[in-house]
Amino acid sequence: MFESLTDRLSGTLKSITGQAKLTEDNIKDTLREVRRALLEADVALPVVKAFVDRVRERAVGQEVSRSLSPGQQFVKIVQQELEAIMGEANEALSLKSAPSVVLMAGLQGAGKTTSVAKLARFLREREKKKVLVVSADVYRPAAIDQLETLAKEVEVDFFPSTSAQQPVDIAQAAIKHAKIQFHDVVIVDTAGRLSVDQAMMEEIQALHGAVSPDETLFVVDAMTGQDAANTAQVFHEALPLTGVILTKADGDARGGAALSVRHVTGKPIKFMGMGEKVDALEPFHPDRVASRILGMGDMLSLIEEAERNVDQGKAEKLAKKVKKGNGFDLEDFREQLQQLKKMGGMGGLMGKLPGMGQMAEAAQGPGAEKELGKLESLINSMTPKERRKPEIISGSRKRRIAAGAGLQVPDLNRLLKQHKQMQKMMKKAGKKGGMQKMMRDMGGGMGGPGGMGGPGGMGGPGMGGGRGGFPRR
Ligand SMILES: Nc1nc2c(ncn2[C@@H]2O[C@H](COP(=O)(O)OP(=O)(O)O)[C@@H](O)[C@H]2O)c(=O)[nH]1
Ligand SMILES: [Mg+2]
Repeated sequence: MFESLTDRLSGTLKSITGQAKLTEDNIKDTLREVRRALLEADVALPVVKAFVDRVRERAVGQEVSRSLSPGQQFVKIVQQELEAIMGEANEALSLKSAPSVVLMAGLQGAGKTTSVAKLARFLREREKKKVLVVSADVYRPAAIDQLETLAKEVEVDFFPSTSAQQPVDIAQAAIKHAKIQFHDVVIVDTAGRLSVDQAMMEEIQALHGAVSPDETLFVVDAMTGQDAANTAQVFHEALPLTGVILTKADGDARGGAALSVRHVTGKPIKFMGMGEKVDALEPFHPDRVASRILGMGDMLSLIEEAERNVDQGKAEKLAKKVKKGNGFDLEDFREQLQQLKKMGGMGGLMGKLPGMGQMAEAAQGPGAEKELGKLESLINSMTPKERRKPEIISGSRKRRIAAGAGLQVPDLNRLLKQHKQMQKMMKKAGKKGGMQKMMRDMGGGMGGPGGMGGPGGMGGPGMGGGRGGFPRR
């Protein structure tokens, strides 16, 4: 998600980061870039305008803070405004009645039925609620069956309905049933059209009037970009929405909808759908998303995570070794792999690093964990001397080592190549300012799923000794 916006904005911000002072002029250029980046990310035009105006207003005439460079100051303003445009903090559902009613609204295919199941699961598991789901989508019998199947999967109660009934009757019967059965929450799924039409709007308005929901959630497909803003506008005018579920955020590389929808409706995005599975639902955190859009990564939680999981002593020892210019040998590499494993896979970690989105995705594939294990078993079947000086490994030793690990010689060759690349990066990282440069190199050159050398490097000096190398925060 948000890859191209991240790239565009980080390019833009880099150019201003080097400036000594923010002037009308260099702000103008940078703002034009920001504007273009947002438009390319498919953010709706009025939203782009409002955003750029806000940033300009705040940047020009800003008192120069002693602790920040003008570039940093600009970045901070952009980040704050990104957050503001998506809402300041995560807003939870407000479920106060007994039972609370949640009404889903949105176009057909937006992900309403899937989101009903995800939300039901979330409420049951995380908030220990007794949930009832019901479908008022009477136009497609298959839609009712779909919800029934999903309800079974997420282990919540399903209230049956048929396409011969009226949506209002269905919802009212479900709520009555929920009262008797002491359900905490009733989630009402509704029908949608492929595009907005009057009859559909009237139907959901009637439904809303009849059940007075605690939450009226607008479900919108992030991949529809500009259209998301238009649809949001129509639903916002027709219904008193209380929040938004942004679905298919996993497939949206631009991130435009996230910025537009909040601005258009004035209502918070409460959840984000991150996949087709019923567990792929995340509470939406504007600050985190803003950080990622900027490509700054979620530095704070990264550092916290590192401190929790990484053996500080070892990391610092390695950092020193690297600084002294002693090579980064395979023994060190193996240690890095083990640290990475401790951190619970690299996907979670890498997504938090600036400019690493793509790599994180590659490393998150089902093969990633296995790949780590392979590398480790190869190193394990070497002699200590070979680990320190891999260049002494001969052809026949290669075959022995590979066989010992239950692998092939090309696997070993790949390991050696990755190690060599990593060694090179480590050398750069040891020098002053090398960490930033290393990140850049890694972002560019090692996107493939085999690029395991990259993340291993992050577990080392970047975490323990070289924290000062991180660009911001
Ligand atoms: N990748 C992805 N697919 C989703 C997500 N939410 C829903 N879908 C898919 O979108 C399609 C339409 O979803 P559905 O819930 O039936 O939409 P509805 O017509 O609004 O009820 C289905 O194929 C879902 O699997 C999501 O967050 N990510
Ligand atoms: Mg549906």
